[in-house]
Amino acid sequence: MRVLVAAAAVAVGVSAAACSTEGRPGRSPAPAATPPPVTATSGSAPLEAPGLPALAGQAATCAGPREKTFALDAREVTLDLGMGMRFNAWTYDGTLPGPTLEACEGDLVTIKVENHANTSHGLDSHALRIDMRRFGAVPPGGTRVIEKAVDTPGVYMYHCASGPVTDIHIKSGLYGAMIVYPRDATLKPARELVVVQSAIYGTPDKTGLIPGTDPARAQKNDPFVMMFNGRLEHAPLPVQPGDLVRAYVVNVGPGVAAIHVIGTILETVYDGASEIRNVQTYGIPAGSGAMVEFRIPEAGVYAFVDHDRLAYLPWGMVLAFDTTGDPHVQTH
Ligand SMILES: [Cu+2]
Repeated sequence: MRVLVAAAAVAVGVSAAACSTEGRPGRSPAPAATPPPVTATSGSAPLEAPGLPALAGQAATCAGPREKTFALDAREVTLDLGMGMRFNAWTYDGTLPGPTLEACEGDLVTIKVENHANTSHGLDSHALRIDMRRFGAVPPGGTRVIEKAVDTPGVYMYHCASGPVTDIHIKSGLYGAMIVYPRDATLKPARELVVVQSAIYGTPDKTGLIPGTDPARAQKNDPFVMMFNGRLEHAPLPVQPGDLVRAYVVNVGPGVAAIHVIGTILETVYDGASEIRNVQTYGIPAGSGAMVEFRIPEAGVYAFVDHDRLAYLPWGMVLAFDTTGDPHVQTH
């Protein structure tokens, strides 16, 4: 990602020299294949690149059974963040963010959380209109089952629910995206991806290990680093000129995510029942989500950023959409 990060930094007037990650160990994303262009008849398809959360999409989700069951395991794992950093995280299913939960408007959703960790955990999904006591934590070894029909399309956050200490649990990694697709309105053909924005509130030791969440930092909403999709390094995302890109964005926090794509304008943002067109930057507060669409106007590279968090560009907080397939762009 070195070249990509530098390119994005130049575009916003940040010193490219400050963005070098040379010498930092970490996983080098593999080059991704160039996809065929999206056409009016080809339907939507998820972008495929290392590290992107899996996504089935509207067509597959809404064609499936109207009862959806999601099984999540709360567990503690040490995750590689890239750039030589590791984090002792609390997770759903051992990943950061947790798996994306996809349902279709009207589905009966069952979420089962098995607690394989060493402290109590639960689950709260913002997609559910339900007695909040159903979200509460269960002790290690316990299982929480939440069942409810989803009635409102949108992009939602889910996260741990653990009473007065919920904040620490979320900030330690227990979060993910839940998408409720509209059943009757077919989304435009697009290249799709999930973007979960979050932060880490701990300081690395000499080996690059962040041993956990620092309660003092968490209390002050003072992250050590912020990131997209739980990684500090990202493979370029292969697109074609003219493609519509649809990002299902969730902001875990802290603060308002100022979503901007360098080199284009957001064509449509779907936020709740609102549809906003042709905005340069869109604000998504902590604990919220939106569907953000933009078009690749011509051959080149386009960088998805939080315009209020450009300070984290040297830490890889950028997703690059790339039509060039240039091996130098794709080299870490
Ligand atoms: Cu928890």
